[in-house]
Amino acid sequence: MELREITPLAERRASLTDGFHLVVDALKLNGVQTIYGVVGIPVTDLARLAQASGIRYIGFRHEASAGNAAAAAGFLTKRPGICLTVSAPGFLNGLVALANATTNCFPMIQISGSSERPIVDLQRGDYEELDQLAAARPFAKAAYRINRVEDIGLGVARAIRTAVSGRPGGVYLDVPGAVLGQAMDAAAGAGSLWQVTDPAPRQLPSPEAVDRAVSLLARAQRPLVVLGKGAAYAQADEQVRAFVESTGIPYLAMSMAKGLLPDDHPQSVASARSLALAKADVVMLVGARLNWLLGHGEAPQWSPDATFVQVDIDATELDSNQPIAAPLVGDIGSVMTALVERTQAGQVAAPVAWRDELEARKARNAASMRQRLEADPFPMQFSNALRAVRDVLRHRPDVYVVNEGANALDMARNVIDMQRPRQRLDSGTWGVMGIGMGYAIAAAVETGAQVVAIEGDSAFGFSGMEIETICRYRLPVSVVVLNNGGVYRGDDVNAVSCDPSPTTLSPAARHDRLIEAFGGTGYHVTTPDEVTAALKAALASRGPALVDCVLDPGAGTESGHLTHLNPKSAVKGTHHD
Ligand code: ADP
Ligand code: TZD
Repeated sequence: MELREITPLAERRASLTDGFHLVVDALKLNGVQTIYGVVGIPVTDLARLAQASGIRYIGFRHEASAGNAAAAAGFLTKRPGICLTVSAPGFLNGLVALANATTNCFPMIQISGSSERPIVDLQRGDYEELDQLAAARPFAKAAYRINRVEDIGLGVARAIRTAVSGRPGGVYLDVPGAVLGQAMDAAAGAGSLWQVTDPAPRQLPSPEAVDRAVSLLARAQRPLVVLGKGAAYAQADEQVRAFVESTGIPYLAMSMAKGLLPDDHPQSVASARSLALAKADVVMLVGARLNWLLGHGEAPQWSPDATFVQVDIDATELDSNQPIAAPLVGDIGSVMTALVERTQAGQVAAPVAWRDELEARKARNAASMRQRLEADPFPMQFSNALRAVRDVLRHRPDVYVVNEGANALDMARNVIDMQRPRQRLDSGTWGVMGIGMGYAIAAAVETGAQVVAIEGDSAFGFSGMEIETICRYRLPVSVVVLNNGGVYRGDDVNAVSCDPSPTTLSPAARHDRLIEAFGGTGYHVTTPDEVTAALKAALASRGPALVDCVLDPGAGTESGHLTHLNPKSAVKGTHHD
């Protein structure tokens, strides 16, 4: 036999590639720097290969947290965050985060391995069998499956384009294990990949639409701008500021838009929110939906005569709750620029009487808030612990804040001012618990900045095991647990048996000891001064830390600010008030 005529094995292998390599190559080509995931069959080698190729792989303890991290990365960077999951159960664990990302308009791609199609599709009972594509579809902006190795480049490009263009959202990308292992010619494989050009093109509003909005605002006696997290996401900070400051219109920032303009900006009417909503006659929504968070634009929260201008990239959002008198469909940067350009000097202004009325209410509310924060009861209430956190963070505008819980969320949002854009991440549109550690990890990984996660004790429990992840990667995350020993409160009593009540958690739980198990630093504190000292020390260490703040078990209210959404039993004596 003429051995020399046969291509040596090594050379033959070198001319081949496979699905694993092509997925990694396609992601790299499109600038993906980090993958958040949990490994197992069939994606373990995908994670290894990604790491070997220079992509950072962050391994989590639960896919929901990995998915939440990818979603937060999407919000922070305007590029889709990537989450990697295994088939069936891992996929489903991640899906909740994909759905949450879609609800919040954050771009993210969940790439999941899946089991053998011929076996799954005939329901023959494969290892981790599930029709993942069908399961993902209702919960995602789009769901795609790659069925052939030569389609990997296309599948990745399509997922990226869909995730970030128009209204951003979560995309599911199904990659069966068989496709990952499939081989193809290396040169043809390389030729099958491409880099997406201009994944989220600018979308300009029409001049007529801009003029209509300007003339409406020009006639307003009590104009109001509402900035939402879409405005923060758009990274059009200067354009938003130019419009707000050149018109002098008072504005409200939704929670994740806090810091887009600094919260102490003179035009911010955060501390006169109820008055601003109730009396505004022309309201301009900028990347904010008129959903439950804004009372659907209805009376009595809003004036029944309010007229709405809405800036949004998604035309179908308009008229979803109220008639939109001046629709401005486009990306926020382009729309705000057009508004500034087409407004004549002095044409749009906030009347002095309106500004004065809001100022008076701001001063009154600020005084009563100051009084509440400065009280020093023992055990601490939420406001006292949060005052201490606020005082530390006031000097650290570089710190990212993550926030979840009920009372912990409502109060921290009001007490803790943000000075810079996109540095506050919270439960968002669904009011979901469990985003805490995933969001905190992504904020630290994507920005390199320090993170303080302010958590209700119940909320923390949903992703608490990820403190091991935080410790393993030595991330500069300080977790502040506002510990009142319960869901909402820790003082509810079950009158009929010795089981704890449904809202009760372990009294006197020592969350600080959890982080010590993984090499982080725990602090156990009972007074505002101790909160201050612990948080300062935690931040100074730049290492993983957890400050367990012991609060009065009676601190807080059931459902926080959402008590009115809690259906009450019609049968007397069912509800604990
Ligand atoms: P919030 O909860 O802060 O009020 P929402 O999540 O309800 O904010 O609203 C965000 C809105 O911003 C969505 O309707 C989304 O379509 C829109 N949006 C997202 N990105 C952009 C962008 N680049 N330009 C314009 N609108 C955007
Ligand atoms: N599960 C999920 C995923 N999201 C939810 N929002 C809830 C359950 C219900 N829920 C809330 O809406 S807030 C909350 C739960 C369980 C926890 C409140 O307790 P906490 O916060 O300790 O986190 P406070 O500060 O004590 O109110």
